[in-house]
Amino acid sequence: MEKTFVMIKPDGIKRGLVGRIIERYEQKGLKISAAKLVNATIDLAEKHYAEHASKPFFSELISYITSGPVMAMVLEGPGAIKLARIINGATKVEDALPGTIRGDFATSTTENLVHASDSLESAQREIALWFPEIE
Ligand code: FUP
Repeated sequence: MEKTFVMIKPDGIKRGLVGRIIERYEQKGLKISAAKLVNATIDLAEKHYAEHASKPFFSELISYITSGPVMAMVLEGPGAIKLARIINGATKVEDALPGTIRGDFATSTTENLVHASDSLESAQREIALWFPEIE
């Protein structure tokens, strides 16, 4: 079964949206195979977002993602990687359509509530990074 790494970012926890966000994945058939609340270290956050290290928004992104706990999850199901990204919606707040998590709840591109792996390679890398205890 395909697995993907999904994270509810600090604004999702602070705004009390965890239940409503997880419900969106569950109602489309994705199952939670692992979940934990994590206070990400700067090191973990920088490794997770390594591909953005040279971008102008990198330092803001790292401070934001380490500003409070995140809910790290492994979700599984048919087409889980693509499905989780469709449920999340577009990265840029102005492009995120109603009916998606970001479209319905996010008010900023930096604080955009959720993350989901963008490929099989990223999913494997991110699951290993956030859940080293999973074989
Ligand atoms: P996504 O895969 O949708 O999470 O988006 P990216 O990997 O492209 O970007 C990772 C995070 O960087 C986004 F969630 C928010 C942040 N970001 C910005 O703050 N500004 C940008 O212009 C692009 C991304």
